[in-house]
Amino acid sequence: MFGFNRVRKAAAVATATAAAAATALLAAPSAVAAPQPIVGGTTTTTTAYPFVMQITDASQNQFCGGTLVSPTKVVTAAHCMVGETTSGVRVVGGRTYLNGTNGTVARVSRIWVHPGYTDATNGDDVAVLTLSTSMPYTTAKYVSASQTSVYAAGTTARILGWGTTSAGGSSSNQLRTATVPTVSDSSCASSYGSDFVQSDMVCAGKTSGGVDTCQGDSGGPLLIGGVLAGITSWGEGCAQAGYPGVYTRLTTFSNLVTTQINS
Ligand code: 4AZ
Repeated sequence: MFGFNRVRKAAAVATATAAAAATALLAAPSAVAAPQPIVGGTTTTTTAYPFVMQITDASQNQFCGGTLVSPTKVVTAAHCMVGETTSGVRVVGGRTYLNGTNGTVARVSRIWVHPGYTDATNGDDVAVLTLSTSMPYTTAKYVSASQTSVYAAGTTARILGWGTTSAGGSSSNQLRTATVPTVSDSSCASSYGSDFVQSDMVCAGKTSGGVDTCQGDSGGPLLIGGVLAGITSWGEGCAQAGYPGVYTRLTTFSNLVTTQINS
């Protein structure tokens, strides 16, 4: 189901940026990045990042990421929960490898999706899952509503996930991580036009591309200073120059998330 979401969103963006993309292709036909590790990163473990959760189906097939913010609450993307029911979703913690059987599997008793969510490119891409049983892992802190300065352009952010290592490629069996610079809102608006909703989104990625989240990383964390500051949401392809990854701007939703965590 994540593939469906990605294609839909990519298509919407492609419509808005077709001319720019065509120009880019003509100008730099050989600039297509070779398949790289998230895209462009290194392997890591859930021991190093114990709050990074796999969101899976009932057969424990991973389709999104999530972040443990309390023993029974996981922050993820709303678009990851489209068509999902509590009985069809599991959260798996402490499992570095997709093909592992270790760690802790929790059922989900409640799925809260932001009531305004329609499509990732319209914003409000945040959901909170309530687990039926507690996860025995260290939780992540998340930004407060007032910490808007964390997104200052150029600030280093960390991305994590099991997603594909190239657009249209295969998922990584092992958890991966990379760092990317936060991108200014004006630059992101130049890349994505009206699909970039400044109040709800923040962009991160190198101008030259090559490092990014990709399909299957959705819902996972963007950490700034070790604190959850974003949720992997969408982008035009993966790791393309001029098209940074787009993340849910968590300061905007911090108070709503806190309400969910306390309910
Ligand atoms: C996805 O489909 C996805 N390059 C996640 C991140 C990005 C694109 C697509 C950003 O899960």
